[in-house]
Amino acid sequence: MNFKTIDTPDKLLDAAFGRARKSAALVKKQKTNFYTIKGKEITKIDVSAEFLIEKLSGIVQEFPSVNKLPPFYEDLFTFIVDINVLKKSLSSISSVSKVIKNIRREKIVFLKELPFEKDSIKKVKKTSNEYFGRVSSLVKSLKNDIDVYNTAIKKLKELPSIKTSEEVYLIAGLPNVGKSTLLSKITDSKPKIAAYPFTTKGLNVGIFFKKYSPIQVIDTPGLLDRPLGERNRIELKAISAFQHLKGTIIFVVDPSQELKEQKNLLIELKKLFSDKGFIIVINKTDLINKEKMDLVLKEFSGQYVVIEGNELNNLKEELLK
Ligand SMILES: Nc1nc2c(ncn2[C@@H]2O[C@H](COP(=O)(O)OP(=O)(O)OP(=O)(O)O)[C@@H](O)[C@H]2O)c(=O)[nH]1
Ligand SMILES: [Mg+2]
Repeated sequence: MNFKTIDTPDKLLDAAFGRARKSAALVKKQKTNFYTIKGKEITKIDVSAEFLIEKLSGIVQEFPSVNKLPPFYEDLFTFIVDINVLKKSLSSISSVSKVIKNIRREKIVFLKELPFEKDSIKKVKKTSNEYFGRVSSLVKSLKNDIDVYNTAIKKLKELPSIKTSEEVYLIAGLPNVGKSTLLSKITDSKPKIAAYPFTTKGLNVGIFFKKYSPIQVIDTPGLLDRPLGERNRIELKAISAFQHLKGTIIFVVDPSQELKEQKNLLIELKKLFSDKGFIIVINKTDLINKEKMDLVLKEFSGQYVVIEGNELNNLKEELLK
């Protein structure tokens, strides 16, 4: 995704005014001092306005393409960015760009029509100063809006690159059941793994190759690991992003933890992702004895179950079949 951040107001103004000065220096000497000064000031106004309008309207024109993101990214984007705040900022940026356009026209027309008379050189300077003062404060007033825009773009860029047209495996399961460990076992990804819940914060994406084709596996950060009833609207939006992906859910079970809660989550996810296949991975089987194992298997009987644990690599083998 090719969104660009924009410079801070101070940098934008420095660049605009620097260009203006350079272009003005190239303006040829006219018949009289008055016409030379007038020519230079008109060029300064024109060049700096052109630069600022292009920069400011450029990012506003780029924004609608966010709406053209694949639905998966659009949902995730609304999860991480407050779209209404962003739209407000873009509209402020857009109106400043329009105001600069008007001031440019107004001041240039005034200068072009200004005849040579007493004090007219002073009038040229005054007009130019008015223009630069006005434009400076307009652009500076955008500091917060530019921040909002740049933060949004940065977050958008941080989203993992997932080929949304291809099948994925989504790892789900309660906190601490071993989701990230599994991701690192079946792919080349090195996610954070820790002996406490809620370790994973961003989306972890790993890849493995099946007959030379890359297969994507996504570890979902605290998203598919709690009952939906505990979710706020925005979290639900992020969860709904995954509905746009084609593929299979790998539901990880920790048999050493309470099973009831895990089964409830599985039931919810099956309703939510009714079009997806499910693989139940009974993980950490090294921590339980045979009796417990039989009990757990009975709980999930009739489903596609894979037995996993330290020293075991069954899921990977299963996925490669
Ligand atoms: N004994 C044993 N421990 C495991 C196994 N798989 C994972 N663990 C441990 O379980 C703990 C949690 O593992 P993670 O992979 O971080 O679990 P997670 O589901 O990603 O956790 P969150 O991201 O916090 O929800 C770590 O201490 C792992 O080392 C296993 O098969 N056997
Ligand atoms: Mg994790």
